[in-house]
Amino acid sequence: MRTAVTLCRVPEAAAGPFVFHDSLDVGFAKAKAAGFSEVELFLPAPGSIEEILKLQDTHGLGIAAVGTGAGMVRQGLSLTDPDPEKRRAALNFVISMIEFGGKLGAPAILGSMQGRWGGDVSREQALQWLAESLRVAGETAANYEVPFIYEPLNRYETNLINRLGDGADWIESESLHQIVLLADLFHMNIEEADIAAALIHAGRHVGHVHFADSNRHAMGLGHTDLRPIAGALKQIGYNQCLSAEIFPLPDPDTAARKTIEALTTFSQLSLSLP
Ligand code: LER
Ligand code: MN
Repeated sequence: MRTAVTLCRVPEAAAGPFVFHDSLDVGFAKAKAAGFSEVELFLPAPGSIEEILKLQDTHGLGIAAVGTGAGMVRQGLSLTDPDPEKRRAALNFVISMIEFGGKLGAPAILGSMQGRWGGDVSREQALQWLAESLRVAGETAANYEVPFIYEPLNRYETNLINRLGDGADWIESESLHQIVLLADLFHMNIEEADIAAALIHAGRHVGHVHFADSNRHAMGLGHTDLRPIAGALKQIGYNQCLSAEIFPLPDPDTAARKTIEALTTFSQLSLSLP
């Protein structure tokens, strides 16, 4: 089972849902000590490939994915901004992160940089711009033989696509290639009627999971029922990463330890399910 923990180096996201906010060296060491197989990186901009490869080698860790949200939290960029210059800058930033991740064999994630519709921009227009960007992102990712990860977010973070099934239908209707969906269990707890049913419906498009409880604390510290989720992921043959994008509460080390405990339960549940 591939497991990851989030490591954030973006000062503007210090209060965000990331477990570790240490230097890369310390963060990698803590991720390894906690028992994860990979780290998911949230950096201000593309990092040094040489430095990350060296850290991977030293600590024996994979890179699960790289986030692109710094383009939003630092520069206010989004792929659906009414200003074409800002949309172009947003896509350039996303492409730079796809190339950064790609050189490490890791996919990039589109979350908050998808933006939202409103004002002079209709939903149809915003989704058309988003599809055009995802086409370019998918082609870029394909050069590195990695997917590009699109994340439906809850209604308080975007008004474009909030549910996994809508994401799957949209990818298919737009014939988007190389794009997979991120099932963030925190967003799904808000938006889905039935998390397990949604995972099964979107099955073949699910390429990454943010492993968070209902309150975005470590799994086990909220009220999400893990059993049906384990069953659904087993049913769709999910074999990618379970990545803890959660608040570092009550403290980072406890959040990491609780996640590892929940991942152990998850894997025992999966083994015991038909
Ligand atoms: C934001 O809520 C989120 O889930 C991230 O993965 C995307 O920036
Ligand atoms: Mn997420």
